[in-house]
Amino acid sequence: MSRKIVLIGGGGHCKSVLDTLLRNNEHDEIVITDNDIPVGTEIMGCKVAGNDDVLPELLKAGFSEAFITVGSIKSTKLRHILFDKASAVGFDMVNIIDISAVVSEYASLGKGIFIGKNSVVNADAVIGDAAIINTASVIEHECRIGDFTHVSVGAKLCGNVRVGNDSLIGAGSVVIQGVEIGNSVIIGAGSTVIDNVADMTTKVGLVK
Ligand code: JB2
Repeated sequence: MSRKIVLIGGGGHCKSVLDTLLRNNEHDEIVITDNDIPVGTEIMGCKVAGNDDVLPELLKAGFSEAFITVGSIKSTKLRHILFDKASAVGFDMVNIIDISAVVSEYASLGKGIFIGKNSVVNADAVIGDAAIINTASVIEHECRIGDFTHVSVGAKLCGNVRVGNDSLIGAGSVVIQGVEIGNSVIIGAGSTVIDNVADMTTKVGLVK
């Protein structure tokens, strides 16, 4: 059976996810929806089919899978809206995992998750829906990553770290073992987190 997928959002995150899809080579057809990019524009050989109004038509045309390729830095609001919209239309919200990533067979994954190149998700880790485990990040054993949380490029979470929903662990950050980070937290790039972080706070540097 042919596999067809629609990527929702045609910017930088889309390019990263699309590169993985093309490397994995499991789909027969890939199209993109975007609010601002003209219909018919090609991104890495894949066409923009229109804005999100075309999603029901795409489903009818056999695009049964969808993935949110709008990324998130400070807010996950748009990703929530688009995820709910695509789910309501009836798409399967699939996971996209680069062939170079190492994901333990003992890890649990929700749906709509991206795991980028050279990332590691170790045994007994739990990754929530629509999380972004970005390029070269490490999610060690027994970590819990909440829904819509983004672990940015090169971040390293040691064993048994908890991160709530809608949070951002900035690029290159290190979180030591056992730390609990709440919901809607932003940890700035390059931080070292050695103590717990409360909901809805922004921290950068040495977090103790
Ligand atoms: O409602 C929408 C919508 N709103 C904006 N529906 C659809 N289908 N697309 C939408 N967009 C489109 O998302 C914009 O027109 C634009 O083309 C794209 C966002 O692209 P941008 O490159 O600005 O950001 P991004 O979300 O792809 O990437 C961010 O997050 C990543 C995780 C960046 O900050 C990256 O650096 C980061 N790696």
